Amino acid sequence: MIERTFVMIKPDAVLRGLVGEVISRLERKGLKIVGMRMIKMSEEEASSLYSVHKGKPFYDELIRFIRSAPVVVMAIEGESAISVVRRLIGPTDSKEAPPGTVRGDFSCSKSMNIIHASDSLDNAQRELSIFFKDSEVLSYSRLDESLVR
Ligand code: FUP
Repeated sequence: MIERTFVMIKPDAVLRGLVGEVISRLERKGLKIVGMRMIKMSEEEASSLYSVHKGKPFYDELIRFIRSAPVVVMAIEGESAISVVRRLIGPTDSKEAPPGTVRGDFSCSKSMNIIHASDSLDNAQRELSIFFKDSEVLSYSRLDESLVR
């Protein structure tokens, strides 16, 4: 099934010049970027994105970090995009992320872990709605779409 998911390139990746590298991995996998913006996240956006973590020991630091520099927010579409992107980025703790995944290749940290991606359909819809109006998500076909089964 074609799914739409929310992906964010985090401040550590932006500050390390890894934006192109990360986007390139998504594109080469065959995933389609249907929305994209660089923003400095507001307090409201950050607390909404991470509402499930409110009250946890790492919450304040997480909010501080995510607002410390620009992030790139993206709407990504593709076949089983939610699980495909999660596998592509690797587990939360980059120390444990296998080589070949974004986190495995570029980070050794659990908090500064390069990228975020939604982990379920419900979260994808909720997270996308924080950062994108319907009119900001675009519809087009990639030239290679017809080749994929
Ligand atoms: P993920 O879905 O892989 O991004 O991970 P979570 O939703 O569990 O966590 C969101 C973010 O909180 C992580 F990307 C980093 C931060 N975090 C910590 O800093 N310490 C923790 O123990 C767990 C998460």
